[in-house]
Amino acid sequence: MNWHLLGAGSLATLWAVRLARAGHPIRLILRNDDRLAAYRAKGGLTLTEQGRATSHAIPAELPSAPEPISRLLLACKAYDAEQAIDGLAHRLASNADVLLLQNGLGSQQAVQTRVPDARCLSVSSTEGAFREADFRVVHAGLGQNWLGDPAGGPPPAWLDQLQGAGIPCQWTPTILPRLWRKLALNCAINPLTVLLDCRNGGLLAERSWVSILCAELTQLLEHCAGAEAALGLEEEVLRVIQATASNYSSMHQDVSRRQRTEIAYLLGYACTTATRHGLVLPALNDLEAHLRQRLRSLGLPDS
Ligand code: NAD
Ligand code: KPL
Repeated sequence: MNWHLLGAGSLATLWAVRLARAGHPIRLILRNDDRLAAYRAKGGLTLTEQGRATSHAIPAELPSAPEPISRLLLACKAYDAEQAIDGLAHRLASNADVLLLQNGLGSQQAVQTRVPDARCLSVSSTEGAFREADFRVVHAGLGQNWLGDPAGGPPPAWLDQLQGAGIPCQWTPTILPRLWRKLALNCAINPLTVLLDCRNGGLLAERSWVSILCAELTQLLEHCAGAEAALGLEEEVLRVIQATASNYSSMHQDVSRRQRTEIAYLLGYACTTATRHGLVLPALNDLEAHLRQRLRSLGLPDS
């Protein structure tokens, strides 16, 4: 059975190349005729792993192609996910599985609402990849992909296909707490790196600020994701800051490139959910206000 992958960006390329190498039939879905023509002109996707680049002529098509879709990996940014699924909803088979690779929270629920008959699984990924040019991606960091069904239910039968293709992935019955925990890590690190214009390691000089944010994020996690998801948050945040001290956070990279951020699905989602639950989290709200202001001052969307 074909895998359909929407978006030929960083993570989509990582997944597409490994599935193709393992002999699974794949179709990339590109946005429009121009993107399809540009892709065909390049002759495929190029992935660089451990300094070695390989090219893969994976077939590509438009959202309007006729073939029904049974397995879809939606690998776009959170703010593009709803529009992307709208363009494909008419092609989804009645028993379709849709893997949602978006960071943060909010987009997954919105997508599931738009395709109520599909089984939408969420993925929380700690792999790292970036685009060095159009259709050329560098695999920059090893990691893990946690897959789970927010509505419960068993792991899909095709999970071993992913593992067999060398995609590091593991099923979890608690995907929502995992997504919440990653969201909290991102909220404690990414906005501050933008406001202070620093690498992750720069936050080691701002321990008290990080500590106040972690205390509020811990309250939020306890309330929305359970006590276990909240355990040791500040210690983990400090470990991540140390381990990634020389990196720029993904949000800092987006801002440096003057690209839209996923704020609405990270800090924005945290603040909105806290308000809905009657939690008073002033440091997070202040952080959000300052970040939005900074984004606006740079001419970027603040949501
Ligand atoms: P990306 O920007 O590299 O790729 C997204 C691709 O989707 C782009 O090529 C874009 O043109 C395409 N796209 C968007 N809407 C489309 C549509 N309607 N039709 C066809 N194509 C469409 O993004 P990415 O880095 O792969 O990130 C995807 C998600 O994974 C994000 O939520 C990100 O936060 C998360 N994530 C990324 C990494 C990483 O290392 N890159 C790691 C963990 C999580
Ligand atoms: O995921 C990250 C990001 O930059 O988006 C880390 C490294 C955890 C920093 O928040």
